Amino acid sequence: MYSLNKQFEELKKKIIDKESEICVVGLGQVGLPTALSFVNSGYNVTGVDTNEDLINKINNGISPFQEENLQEFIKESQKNERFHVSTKIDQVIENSNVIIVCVATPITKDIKPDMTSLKSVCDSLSKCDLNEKLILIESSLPPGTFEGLVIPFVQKPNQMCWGCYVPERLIPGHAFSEIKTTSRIIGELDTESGTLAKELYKTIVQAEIILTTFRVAEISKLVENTYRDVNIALANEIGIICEVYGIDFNELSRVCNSHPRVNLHQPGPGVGGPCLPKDPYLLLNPFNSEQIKSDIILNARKFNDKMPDHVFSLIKRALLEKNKKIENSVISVLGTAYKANVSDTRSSPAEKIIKQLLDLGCNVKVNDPNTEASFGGLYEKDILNTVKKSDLVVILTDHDEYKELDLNILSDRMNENPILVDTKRVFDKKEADTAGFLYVSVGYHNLKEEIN
Ligand code: SAJ
Repeated sequence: MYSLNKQFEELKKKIIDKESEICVVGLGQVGLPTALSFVNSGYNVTGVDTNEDLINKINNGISPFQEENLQEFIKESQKNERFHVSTKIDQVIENSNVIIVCVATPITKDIKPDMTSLKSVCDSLSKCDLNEKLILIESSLPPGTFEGLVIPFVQKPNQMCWGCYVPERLIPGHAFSEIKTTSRIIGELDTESGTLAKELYKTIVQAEIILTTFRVAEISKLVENTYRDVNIALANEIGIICEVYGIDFNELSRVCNSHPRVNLHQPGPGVGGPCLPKDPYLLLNPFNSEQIKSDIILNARKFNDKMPDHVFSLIKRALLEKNKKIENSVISVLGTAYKANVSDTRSSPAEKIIKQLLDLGCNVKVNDPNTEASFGGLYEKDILNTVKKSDLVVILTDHDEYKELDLNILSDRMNENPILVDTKRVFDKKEADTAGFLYVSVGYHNLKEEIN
């Protein structure tokens, strides 16, 4: 890539004056909030996605998924007419000065990075005239992908184009506030590219913007999520140790976390979502290269994947303890989304738990205020109808709606000897005891010995 100062200055000025046309490719939980954040800051943005249903929803002012403020920002953008959506990527790229790529980079069934969407975007980019454009990749990448897949079409002879790897860091559910308040990493291809990207992100990020090389930025994204996954695995294992010792994880963490350098995470039914269950695998699978060996990261991943089995075993033990027949018992599952206040069910621990219960012959009723996904169970929209005549209620997601429930009303609707398996510690044990429940959680219970 070479640089003519004039063109660089022109694009920089356009970015600062908010006159640059922005295109965001991929309108999922990262791309859509990113696009609307730039709209809110004053840019004209065109969002591109291959999913026509999603495009239609946005065009009709409907939020395609649950996300704080998303619905109102879509509606506002319809009024100010600065946000348009399209399925025609080539055309939109040609008309844009800045292209931000936010497509999903999942893993395949055999746990290898699936770069289909990114390759298809790169294909479109390689066919377009990218002169005087800034190309930014936000998608999580197996290390080496930016260099191997993206740079070749940015750095073409006789073409002036700039590029950076800018990993997204937003937490689904609070995307808009996190885009603003979380510091941002810019992995620059060269100083000019970094300067342009920084000018752009300065308009939506109020926190620090950290410049580094694209190689460090690529790996930093994966390490951040791996760090969280490994810490959750540790919390899950300590939770199970607490069950063996008969102490309460919450009390243990209250005590341990008073130490200035200890921060125990929270045990639960397992780790779901589109990020944590796959980013550790991306970290260990460099672009076009052999998988890296790892003990801690892979074992942590496997441990978290086994947590649904542990919850299933707690359910069986609790039913036995109350002399309830496991087969034909009525189980209400509260929460199929992978975490609180989102509608996303990707890799949700609920899927495995519900399937195991159904295989055992349980009658499974399912509620989630944000999604009708039920993984084969019987979906009920109303929470109190869901728990009616149940033997056991298992909470798998700590949605706000569940926190407001009155346990006395719940136990009144259930069969005799009600059981509450509260994997997210939504309720206090004492409160559950008072309402007549047998209270069981990951990291706390008084159940008898393990069964086979
Ligand atoms: N979980 C626990 N215990 C905890 C924390 C979380 O069991 O103490 C579980 C949740 O219930 C959920 C899963 O982990 O099933 C993941 O939830 P999360 O809230 O940790 O994270 P995500 O996947 O929604 O978002 C993560 C974030 N990464 C980090 O916090 C390091 C976010 O900042 C990233 O941008 C996002 O991944 C992403 O897109 O990569």
